[in-house]
Amino acid sequence: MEEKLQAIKEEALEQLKQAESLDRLNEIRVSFLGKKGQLTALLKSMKDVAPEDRPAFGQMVNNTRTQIEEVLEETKKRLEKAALDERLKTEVLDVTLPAKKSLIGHRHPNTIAREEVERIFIGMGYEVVEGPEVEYDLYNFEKLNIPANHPAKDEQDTFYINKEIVLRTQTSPVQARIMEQGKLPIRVIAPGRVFRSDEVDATHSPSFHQIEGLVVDKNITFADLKGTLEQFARELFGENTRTKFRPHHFPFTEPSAEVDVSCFKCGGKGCRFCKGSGWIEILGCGMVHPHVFEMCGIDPKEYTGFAFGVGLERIALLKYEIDDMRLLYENDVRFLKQF
Ligand code: 2NM
Repeated sequence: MEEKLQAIKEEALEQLKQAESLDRLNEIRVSFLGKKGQLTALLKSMKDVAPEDRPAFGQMVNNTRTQIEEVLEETKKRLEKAALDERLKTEVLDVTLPAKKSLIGHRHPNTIAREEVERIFIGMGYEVVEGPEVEYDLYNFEKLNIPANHPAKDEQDTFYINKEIVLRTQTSPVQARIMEQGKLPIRVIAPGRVFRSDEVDATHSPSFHQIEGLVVDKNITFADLKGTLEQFARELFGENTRTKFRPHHFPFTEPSAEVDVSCFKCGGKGCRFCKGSGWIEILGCGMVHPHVFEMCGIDPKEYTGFAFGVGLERIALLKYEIDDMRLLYENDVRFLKQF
């Protein structure tokens, strides 16, 4: 029996020495220590041992079991370390590699231009106000002195929700609402999205953005309008920018004007950018029409005011020298990140 035990032990230790994998190690464990293993089988043959020798024999079997278990544990550690070393050899981690940058969004040229315009007017004491994009005909047209038969109301230009409700075609209804609130004096700019039923091309879109301004107080004159917009043009396009006010017509202002700025590319000599004229049109403006004041509950004998409107996309295209408005709506990050 003793010899048999010795033989089992030697065999087990030899097999463990040669074990090359954790799977193999498990096989060895089962074949020696498992329920049907060799050592267990030996214990079962206890009945062949003389009763007085049984305790000593049992002790020996248990000692052997412990020894095999110890070597098994050592072998397991050896194999695990070898497996780890092997993995570390093949899985190379280069900590000096530059990290992969995650893509982040970017401020839109429209946003940058809007904030720039807002900054300039806030600096002159204006407040930024907003209003609904879906508007009553009453505020979008009627109160702005645009009568029922006016061509701007044509279905070709205006998106109608129903007979009384439209998608606003300008941000002036916001200002009509402000005037109606009756808190005077007024110095506001109203930025926002507007809608016109236009075909998409390089300079048109059915949805674009405007910033309109309104000043109402006693003794406001066309000189205030000129001074304000001249200062605005200088802050936006550079201090050498000159302005030209050309007579124009808007239903909500009288007199009205369109404003050109001297070309900031060529300084007014004429270039490809200003199509040789030296001037670039940037906005429309005028003195608020007395009818508009009356319809918004302000006494035109007591108060005067001026208003103006700029197309935000137009400013963004000019300032960032973008030649197609459609680029502003595609929101391709490769385009946006340039500004
Ligand atoms: C423009 C041109 C001229 C304008 C007028 C008003 C209001 F509400 F006070 F009557 N807001 N904006 C105005 C005047 C807008 O855009 C080219």
